[in-house]
Amino acid sequence: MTTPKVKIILDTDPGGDDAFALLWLLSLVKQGLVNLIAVTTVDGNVHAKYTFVGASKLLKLAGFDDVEVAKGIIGGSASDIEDAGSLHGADGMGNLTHMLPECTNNYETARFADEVLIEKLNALPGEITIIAIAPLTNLAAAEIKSPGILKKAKQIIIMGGAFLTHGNLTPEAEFNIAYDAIAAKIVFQSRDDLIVLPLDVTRKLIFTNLIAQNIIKVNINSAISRFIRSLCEFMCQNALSYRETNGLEGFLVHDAVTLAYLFYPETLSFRRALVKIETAGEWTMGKTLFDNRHKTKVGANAWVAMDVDPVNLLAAMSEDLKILIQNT
Ligand SMILES: [Ca+2]
Repeated sequence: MTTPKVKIILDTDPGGDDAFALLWLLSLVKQGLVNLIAVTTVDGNVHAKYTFVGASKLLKLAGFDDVEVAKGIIGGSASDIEDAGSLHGADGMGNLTHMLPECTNNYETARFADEVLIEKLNALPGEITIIAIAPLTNLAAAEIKSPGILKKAKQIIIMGGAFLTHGNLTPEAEFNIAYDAIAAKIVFQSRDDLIVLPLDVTRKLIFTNLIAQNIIKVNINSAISRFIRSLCEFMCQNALSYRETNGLEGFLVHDAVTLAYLFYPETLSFRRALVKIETAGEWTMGKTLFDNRHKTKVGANAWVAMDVDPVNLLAAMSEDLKILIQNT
């Protein structure tokens, strides 16, 4: 008896760490473990148009350009916040899109993400896992247009938030949540079993040039290898500039942690919590909160990862990326 494939919609805003998460996901597709239903892109690290193009080109690079890519809803609640182009490159891809193949996907004619989410979740109720590694604008838009639709997902896995650690967009708030805090609030009210992977764990996931070199030597001349090496070099340099890694050489592969939850859950531990999103604070907009006093957990809506085994997580990621690169 074979294990059924995990049906996934990836909601993403590539983004250097999104690129590594997507490539890891595509390895799992290649291994027959995942059925990638769609990729929905969103305004976030860079403008929605660039995240659409970036995701489309990455799919083409790895030979999976038959997967539908949807474009992001524009106009989240925090759209006056500066994007993260300075960290991820103006194109979100480390200014390396010239290394990626041309794709035929057309931003102007592509469907919007909320339409695709609603259609797919209605077609396969209870079957699709949503991996959300970007501001939650698209998911909230789908929920507003079709109330209750997010409950039709099998589960929703979110990279976002900062609980017992500082933020990265502001001193208190993490980027994915704070970029569109109203959207995050809607999503966090949509069901009681969200999987949340915050900065508390992703700050420990330091991906280095040495790790990249170890991965790509299985097929050093492939286009995917060349892209991984260049993107890693770009991200590591910028991470040092922004002091994201405590002075260590490397960059944080935040978004990749979502794949670890699904396929290597032994690398994470969780606590049950009622997570709330600050949407009115003068200095704390977009902060994620739970009651850390260990009272009864009435109304809990999430499982929040609080610890991670970074060595084994990055090892699993590395081995899967090697499989993606082999024979390409
Ligand atoms: Ca992202």
